[in-house]
Amino acid sequence: MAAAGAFSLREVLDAFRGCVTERREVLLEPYLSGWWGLIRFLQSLGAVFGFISKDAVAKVQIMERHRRGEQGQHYESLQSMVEFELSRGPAELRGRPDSGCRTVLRLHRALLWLQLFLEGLRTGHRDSRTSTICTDSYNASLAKHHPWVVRKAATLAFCALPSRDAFLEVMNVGPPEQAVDMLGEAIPYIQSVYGITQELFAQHSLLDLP
Ligand code: 1Q0
Repeated sequence: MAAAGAFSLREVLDAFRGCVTERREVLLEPYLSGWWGLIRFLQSLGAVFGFISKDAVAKVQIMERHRRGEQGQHYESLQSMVEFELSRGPAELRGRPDSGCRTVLRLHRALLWLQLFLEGLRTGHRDSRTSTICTDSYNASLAKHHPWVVRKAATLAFCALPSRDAFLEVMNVGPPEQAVDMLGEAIPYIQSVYGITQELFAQHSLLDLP
C-alpha cells in the first residue's frame, strides 16, 4: 500500500479493473476514483501541469455533483447516465455544458491518450524520451479535439516530463521491470473501459457532443 498522498499505479489499476461489471456496464464510482488517482499523480509532477490537472479536476467534480444530486441514482453507470440524459431529449443534452455525457466524453478522449502513453512507456527503451512518447500519444488522440493554443501549451508542458526510469519509479510498484509488468497488466483494463464507452457513445451518436 502506498503512503498517503503518494501515487500508486496499483490503486489506479484496481479502480479501472473494478469499473466493468459482468454485464459490461461501466460503474462511475471506480471510474472517477481512477481519475482521482491519475490527477494526484499529475499534480505531483509540478506546476507546469497545473492547467491540465485543473481541467481534469473540474470535470471529475461535475460528475461528482451529478452523483450527489437529486438525480444521483441515474449516475451509477455510464449506461444509466446515457439513458437518463437522452430521455430528456437530444436537443436538451446538446445544449448543456455540464451534462454527464459531454463531461465523460472529454475524460474518455483523455483515456485514449493514457492508453497510448502507457503502452509507449511499456514498450519504450530505457533511454526513450517520455516527452516524445507523450507528444506522439497526444497527437494520435486528444490533439485533434483541442484548439491550437491548448495544443501549444500541452506540447510545451510535455518537455518538463521526467525520464522514463523516473516515471517508472514514481509508479511505486518496485523496480522498473516490475513497473513494466504492472503496466502490461493495467493497459487491458483501461482498454476495456475505453472500448465499452466508445461503443456506447457511438451507438447513441454522442461522440461529437459540443
Ligand atoms: C503525464 C503528462 C500528462 C499529460 C496529460 C495529457 C493531456 C493533455 C491535455 C491538455 C489539456 C489542456 C487543458 C484544457 C483542456 C480542455 O479544453 C479540454 C476540453 O474540455 P472543454 O470543457 O473545453 O470542452 N479538456 C480535456 O481534453 C480533458 C483533458 C483531461 C486531461 C487529464 C489528464 C490526466 C493525466 C494524468 C496523468 C497520468 C499519467 C499516468 C502515468 C502513470 C504511470 C506513471
